[in-house]
Amino acid sequence: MVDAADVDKVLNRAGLTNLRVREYVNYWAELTGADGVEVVSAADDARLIQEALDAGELLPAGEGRFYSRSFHKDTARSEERTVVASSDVEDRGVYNNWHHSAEMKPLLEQRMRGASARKTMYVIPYLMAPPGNELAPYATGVQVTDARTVVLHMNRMSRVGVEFLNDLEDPNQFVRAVHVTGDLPNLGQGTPEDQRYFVTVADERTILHFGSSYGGNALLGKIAHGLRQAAYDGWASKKFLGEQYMLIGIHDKETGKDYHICGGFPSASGKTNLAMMLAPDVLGERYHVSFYGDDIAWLWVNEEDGKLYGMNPEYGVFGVAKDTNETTNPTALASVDPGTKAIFTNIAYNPDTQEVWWEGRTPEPPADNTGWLDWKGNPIADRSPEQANEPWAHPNSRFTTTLDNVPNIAQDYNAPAGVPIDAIIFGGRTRDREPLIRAITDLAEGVYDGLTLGAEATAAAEGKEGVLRYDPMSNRPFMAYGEGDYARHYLDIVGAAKDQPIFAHVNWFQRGDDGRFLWPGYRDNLRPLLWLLQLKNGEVKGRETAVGIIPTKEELNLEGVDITPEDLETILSIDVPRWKQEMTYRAEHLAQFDNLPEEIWEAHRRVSAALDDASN
Ligand code: GTP
Ligand code: SPV
Ligand code: MN
Repeated sequence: MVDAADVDKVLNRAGLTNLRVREYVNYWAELTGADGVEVVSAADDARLIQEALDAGELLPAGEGRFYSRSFHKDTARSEERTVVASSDVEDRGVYNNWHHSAEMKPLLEQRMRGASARKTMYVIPYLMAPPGNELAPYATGVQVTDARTVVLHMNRMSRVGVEFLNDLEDPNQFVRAVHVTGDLPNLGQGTPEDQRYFVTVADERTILHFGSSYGGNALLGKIAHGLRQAAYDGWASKKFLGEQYMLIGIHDKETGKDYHICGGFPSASGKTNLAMMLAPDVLGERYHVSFYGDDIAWLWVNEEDGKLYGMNPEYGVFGVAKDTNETTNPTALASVDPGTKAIFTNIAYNPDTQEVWWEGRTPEPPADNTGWLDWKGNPIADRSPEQANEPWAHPNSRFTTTLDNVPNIAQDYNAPAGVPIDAIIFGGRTRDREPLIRAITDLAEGVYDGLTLGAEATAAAEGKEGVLRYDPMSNRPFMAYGEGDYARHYLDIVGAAKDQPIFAHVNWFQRGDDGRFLWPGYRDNLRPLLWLLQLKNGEVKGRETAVGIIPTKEELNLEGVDITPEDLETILSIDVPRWKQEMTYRAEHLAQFDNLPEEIWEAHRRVSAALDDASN
């Protein structure tokens, strides 16, 4: 076990002068029983990559690309084991799985005590913001972790270096983010004896995660700080919102205008793909889409000009691999090209050729399966007939790459100011009822729409056919405090902005009776977004319905789109009986929330009444 004098020497050598950070590092080095301490910065990446290759934690995937496997029971975020803790029971919500911090902290300390024995504790000072951004004081943190691959991912996903921590105005204003991997084969994942805990002690700005080395549970700057802690801080300070949103720019080369759209879809519902979208070929001459962020946006009102701004706190992309190919997302493929130092996790891998593959990369898997291993590391060639149809890659397998590798990265993504927000969109996977796009011009109705956002019940989330699994603002897994208070805070922040953003609900996932997607999606998703901006500018009128304004066929630019007139009709119409049924579920859903603002109930009643009057 490392002693305090050694820790001090390491911190001195790294130039880590912030005394509060030093105390924190010392405390956890002793408690976890780590063998040694190492402070990392972005400049250490090449050496750490080499160490990880030597140790077999990473495998080479061609020139300048790497492959990793996580433990086979540790491949996704665990919502059941994720807890928001605080010392105030008023912070309890329906979805945040609140527990008192006095209960949780001892539990975590007990699990973490001695659990990093014989390991190095890496100290990662990070910033979840463009440097100089006005929310930077909420964005500094120090993750300690006993996993080298977690360091490599954090290097790609956040800005890392001691400079972000040394000169804080308030030396105590940093998030303490502790990650201890634990003995993965013996944690009882998914059983009644599950040992894992992923806790954000929100009112102490302390994150304690034990029992995983998978991204969503272990990259603490991202989900735990960038979303849960940020949501709490934004509310406590009354200054900002932390949302699971993508953020894009649309440049109109004809008018020279720039627009910015942010918005939330639940996990694995298309944020990364939308943010990396190229304009469809026929629109490429006129429009350019630029990438600001694909998973998190913080939103605030700039005091000087009174406008709503947004920024992406992250520095990289942790994207879903499945179905990423030259047609769906060429930008994503280019962002993980040889030489990008991208890291793949849990896809299929061929150690002989260093090739990688995932479902949807090509229509069929490689014809010659010699040497190919599935995501668990088992040879494909050895599969029994019963196993033949199992996927080669895990459905939640991912790629990790930095923003600089993204071909359509916005030129000003690193600018401290952030960008003004013109529109906020919500969407989910819904196979019926939700049209391609419906615009909402009223703030309370927009927030109401976000709160009633839902995605189809899947095998993982039990539910009746046709009943959605509600995911308020696509933030259900990241809710940090009560939903009613959240709605109030959202209304207050956005409501204070001088130019109100337009809201919209979008759906790329409506299906026909045969299960096919009615809308081609991906690059064509730019078309409804352009319509939305035109509507905001008063250039089109759309058609008023009970649930928002939808485009007419003529208004939507459909040049070169592969869709039948019947399917187009379906995605541009409102199924009133289905909507009326949905309203009863919504009422039950909203009734769960304490302190829900009256404006939200009024919006619900307005939409209900309009549906009662509607015939289309
Ligand atoms: P998280 O990183 O989990 O938050 O996910 P995300 O919201 O960024 O989702 P992502 O863009 O990675 O997409 C998830 C899956 O949906 C991928 O398999 C995509 O290929 C697929 N997908 C994305 N956009 C579309 C679309 O417009 N149409 C269809 N049919 N599928 C899409
Ligand atoms: C999500 O699940 O919404 C993600 C990936 O963005 S993870 O980092 O695993 O949470
Ligand atoms: Mn996400």
